Amino acid sequence: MRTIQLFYSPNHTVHNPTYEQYDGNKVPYAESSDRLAVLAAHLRRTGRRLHAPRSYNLDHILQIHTRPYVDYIRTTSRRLAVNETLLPSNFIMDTYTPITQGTYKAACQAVSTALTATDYVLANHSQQAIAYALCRPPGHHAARKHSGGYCYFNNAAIAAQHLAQHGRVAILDIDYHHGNGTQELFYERSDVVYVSIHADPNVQFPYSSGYANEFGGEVGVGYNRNYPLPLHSGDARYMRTLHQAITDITDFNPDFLVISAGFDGHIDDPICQFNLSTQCYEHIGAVISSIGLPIVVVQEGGYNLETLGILAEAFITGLESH
Ligand code: Q9C
Ligand code: ZN
Repeated sequence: MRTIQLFYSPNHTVHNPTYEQYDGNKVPYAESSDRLAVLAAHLRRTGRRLHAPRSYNLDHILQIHTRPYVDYIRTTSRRLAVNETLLPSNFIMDTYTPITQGTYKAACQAVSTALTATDYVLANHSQQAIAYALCRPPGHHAARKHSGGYCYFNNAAIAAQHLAQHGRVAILDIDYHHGNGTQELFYERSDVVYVSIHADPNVQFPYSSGYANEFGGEVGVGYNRNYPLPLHSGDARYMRTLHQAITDITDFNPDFLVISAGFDGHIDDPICQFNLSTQCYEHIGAVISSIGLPIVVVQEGGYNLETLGILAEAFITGLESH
């Protein structure tokens, strides 16, 4: 039995876009601050303690993102009024990733939350250590100099980069969407392996990557693995695929595991189309935990405010079961 440590700060609410845009139509922003607020409130109700993150300087972010990109997010945030939502024109891959006055601050704090969880795992260097960064905005679509898909700074990649100073790192991405940013960042590296299970990018965001024939480049060939699944995939198909993904990870023989944890594969997610049950998230957590590695979990997507807390609880129960 393992005990997970949870890290959370309520200050993420300063990142509060009101809309995202599809072919010119503005629709309410799915990645609302209520997501993490309800998730945290649910975990507190179940008796869990949430620890405040420490703050970190920019150096960790600048190992993953370029200085001009980070400056752009900072200066663009700074010139906005409270409650102003701006769809930027630069350093962006889509129209789902607006900037508000608090975006830079919240994105930095999400990174700090991921790093606090990472440093907990490094300080408790046993196979048993598990820490979970309950953070937003999410990160796995953020590439070296691009925001996209509600992501600005790649929290999981920054955590992995920090762990990579201390050993071999595997990143397993179970968000419904392919983590194009994380893939790009580690594509030509052999010290960090990226393995992702996600909806077929032919028909789902991010469209541009996530295909099964993307194996890595240069010295990184063989250190990237994608498992695209058809829309409406259910528990059985998903768990079979997860076992394959775990084989890739154990073959790599890592020292640390980073999980990009999205709950948007759940059947009741409002913007996604997998059919995973609530129970499936407990099973996913248990299978991941059974590998017996130190784990840093980083929150990614999941958009149903009614179910997010229950899904996180199920996943945590699974992670703690080994
Ligand atoms: N009609 C994450 O889960 N587009 N990002 C959705 C829905 C944006 C998802 C389209 C999806 C971004 C972290
Ligand atoms: Zn997602």
